[in-house]
Amino acid sequence: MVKKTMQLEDVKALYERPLLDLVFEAAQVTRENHAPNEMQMCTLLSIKTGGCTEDCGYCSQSVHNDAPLDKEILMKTDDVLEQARKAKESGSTRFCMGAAWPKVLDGRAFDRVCDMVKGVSDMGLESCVTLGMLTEEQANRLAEAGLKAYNHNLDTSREFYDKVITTRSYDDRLDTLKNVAKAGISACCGGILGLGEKESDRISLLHTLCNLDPQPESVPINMLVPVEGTPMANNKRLDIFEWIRCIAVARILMPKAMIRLSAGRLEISKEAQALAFMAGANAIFTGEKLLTTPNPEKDADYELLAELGIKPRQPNKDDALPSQAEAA
Ligand code: SAM
Ligand code: DTB
Ligand code: SF4
Repeated sequence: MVKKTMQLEDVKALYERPLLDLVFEAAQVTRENHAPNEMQMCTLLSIKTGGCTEDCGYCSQSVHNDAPLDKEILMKTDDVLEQARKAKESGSTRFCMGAAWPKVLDGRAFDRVCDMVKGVSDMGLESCVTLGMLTEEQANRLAEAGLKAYNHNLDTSREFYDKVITTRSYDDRLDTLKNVAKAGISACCGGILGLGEKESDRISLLHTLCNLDPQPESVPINMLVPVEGTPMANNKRLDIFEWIRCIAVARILMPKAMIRLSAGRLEISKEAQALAFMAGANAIFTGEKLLTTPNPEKDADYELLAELGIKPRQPNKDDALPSQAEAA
């Protein structure tokens, strides 16, 4: 099948439509492509914290920033698997391990991460890691260990990128995404809103994401968590309707993807989250901590889902259209 490239003008025209038209269309696209009233519950674990040499302006873990942080060396495999077991028991079906590395280096640490991936996958959890830049050979090793998804965000537009990060380029990020795709691993690729970007940057990011080939299996939409000691600590908060708009546009442009509400949910009302679910968001991180910043309590999330009649999604679910699945 020849993939159709979306033009920037078309993404812009979509983005500029009335908000409720977008939410309405996004809700229809969601129901045509995913079972209604289902949420993928995911747990995050920081397996190596702090001391990263990249200079991402938003990040608590960069050596270039001055955020209060307890640095941790790479965790032991058994400790990680214990956390994964607990995440599974508490209802998560996807387990994402993050390391504050600019890139993967071959050696004992990477061997250990491959063991972690194998252990998590053997538990029947969807495994995901985010380890920075990666070669094709390293991606192949993760695939052999059973990795389902690699998280590697573009964060913002190509045009705004060097206002956020200067130690790597947009093309470095795209190269890793290519290596991940060649190894047959799904990409979890999205961005952060509220970095001080313009509307045109959000449009440009969504345009790049939807033209990735293949499209990402998962699209994390992070709202900036302003961290003390980073250059973005005092950023103006993004209007919540801009957040909803991006979620709806992402859903319409990437119908099959899991649209993942990531960082920033703690500051977002339950009403706004419900509107985001209507606009196509169908995955959340649960548990009181993301990597280094707080997240809503598990009980509050389960209560919200129960109030809305939303059920947790099964792991590794075949994403055939609900109607096709019934017919099979
Ligand atoms: N070092 C790896 C990398 O950058 O790909 C993995 C870890 S990094 C912390 C994972 C993602 O978290 C980043 O790409 C960014 O999108 C998001 N993130 C980090 N700090 C954040 C913050 N303060 N607010 C919102 N999102 C953040
Ligand atoms: C993603 O896009 N968001 C998650 C996950 N991928 C690894 C991480 C959010 C981190 C938020 C800041 C922190 O807790 O350090
Ligand atoms: Fe933080 Fe990842 Fe950037 Fe390192 S590469 S500073 S861990 S976002």
